[in-house]
Amino acid sequence: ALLEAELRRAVDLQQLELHCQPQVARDGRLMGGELLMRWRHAERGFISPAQFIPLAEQTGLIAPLGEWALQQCCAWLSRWTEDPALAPLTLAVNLSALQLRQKGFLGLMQQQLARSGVPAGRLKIELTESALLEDTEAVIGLMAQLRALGLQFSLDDFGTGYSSLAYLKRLPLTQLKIDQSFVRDLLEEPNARAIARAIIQMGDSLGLEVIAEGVETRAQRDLLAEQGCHAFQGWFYGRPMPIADFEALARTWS
Ligand code: G
Ligand code: G
Ligand code: NA
Ligand code: MN
Repeated sequence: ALLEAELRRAVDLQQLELHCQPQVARDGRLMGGELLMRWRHAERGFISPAQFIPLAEQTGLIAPLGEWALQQCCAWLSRWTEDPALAPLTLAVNLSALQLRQKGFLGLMQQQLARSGVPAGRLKIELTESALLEDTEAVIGLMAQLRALGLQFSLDDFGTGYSSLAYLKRLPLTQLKIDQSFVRDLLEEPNARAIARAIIQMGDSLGLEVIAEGVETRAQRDLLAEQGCHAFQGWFYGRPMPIADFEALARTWS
């Protein structure tokens, strides 16, 4: 209850920040980044989204919080359209199931895009499989409408959920994200390697871009690249960082 009150205040006082982690194509090009939320708490220091996102969902705070994240994302993308080094980059935001199913989400998205003048294709929404378990039909319908606007969708943590391959083919996705657990064990475990390879092949066959997360070493990156993986994200290329640092990195990339 204490934490809830503090989270409420944090939203008001803007103690939440979005950090950005680079996403890199196989040819070494910087494609963009994933926005990851951070709460800098005055006494407790940094609190992970793994702790406060569930709380935000239980208390309904996820709505203003998610709206704020989307608005920040669009504001940055809008500013980037003026800069040749930044204009081609995409930004991915994580959305929870509750945010997506929130009444009026499509309208909110349209409004944010119109207001910021950002091309919708620059914006990517990351969903986890659990986000798609409830109201699957309604969520697929909404995703299709958002895709029609030009937005991209990535399925996060792929391989860890209860993913039904039957509806994977029905989801209007543009990207699959290999969960970092498979990447971590890639070099030591033949099974993890086999799973990564299978995900890459399946994604490729479905016409999806496949990105691996949690890439920490060159050896992991090279093995994934050899298996046909299209893109990479992880400490090997950069940790989640404040947006100003990400912009500086992008300007000096290559
Ligand atoms: O960055 P990392 O520990 O710090 O993220 C932990 C988890 O929190 C990840 O599963 C990530 O997808 C989720 N997460 C990070 N930022 C956001 C956000 O802005 N919204 C939602 N819904 N989840 C987020
Ligand atoms: O659930 P989601 O996949 O969005 O969360 C990604 C999480 O992984 C974040 O907590 C992020 O900080 C973390 N992360 C990003 N890159 C790496 C990495 O290379 N290694 C490890 N161990 N964690 C990472
Ligand atoms: Na994510
Ligand atoms: Mn993930």
